[in-house]
Amino acid sequence: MRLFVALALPDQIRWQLRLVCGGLAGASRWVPPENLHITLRFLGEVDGRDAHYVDAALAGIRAPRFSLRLKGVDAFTSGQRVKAVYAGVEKQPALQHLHDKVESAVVRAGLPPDGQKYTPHVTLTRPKDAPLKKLQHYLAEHSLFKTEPFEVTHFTLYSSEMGGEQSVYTALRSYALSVPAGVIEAAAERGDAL
Ligand code: 2AM
Repeated sequence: MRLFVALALPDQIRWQLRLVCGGLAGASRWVPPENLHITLRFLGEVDGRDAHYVDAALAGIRAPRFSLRLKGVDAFTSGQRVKAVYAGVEKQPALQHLHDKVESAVVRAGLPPDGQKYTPHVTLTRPKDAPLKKLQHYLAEHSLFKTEPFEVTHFTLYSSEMGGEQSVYTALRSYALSVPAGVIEAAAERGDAL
């Protein structure tokens, strides 16, 4: 099965992303709201035994919850070709920290290391044929795009299957991030439930 590890996005963030999903010549297919996510690690084709090891390693990760905000739009290009247009993620050291823990867990489970610099993003479209000029116009138009901050409380192992027009992602298991001790104490003092 084809697997990846990702952060799901809250409904209101996916709705906000819809505002920037459109208006680029050469990009007719945009990622549907239910598929929008932040990839932490693409695993590719993995057999059942390795998937079991990966799951066990991911379940052993201890990392704190954190807050995240999407900001700006940009694109991965190769020469004149636009490979993907994405919403950016505001710098958050806790996200890099979680990514590094996921990477170590995956390697501990026996998969080869990724070795690429991690650029967190939400892919919006992979255009078939978008001219760079049109891309520049689109990016300028949405340069002020920003969501409100949202809480990341877990990360998820997904399987990916080819659907008709779009891939079908299935959440196989989610792994909780911990509530920092200071937050628990403050909530207890206020009598809040977490
Ligand atoms: P991206 O869209 O965040 O860039 C599920 O297919 C996710 O895995 C995709 O959202 C994509 O990440 C990532 N992915 C798919 N194929 C990949 C590949 N060959 N290399 C790296 N990441 C890949």
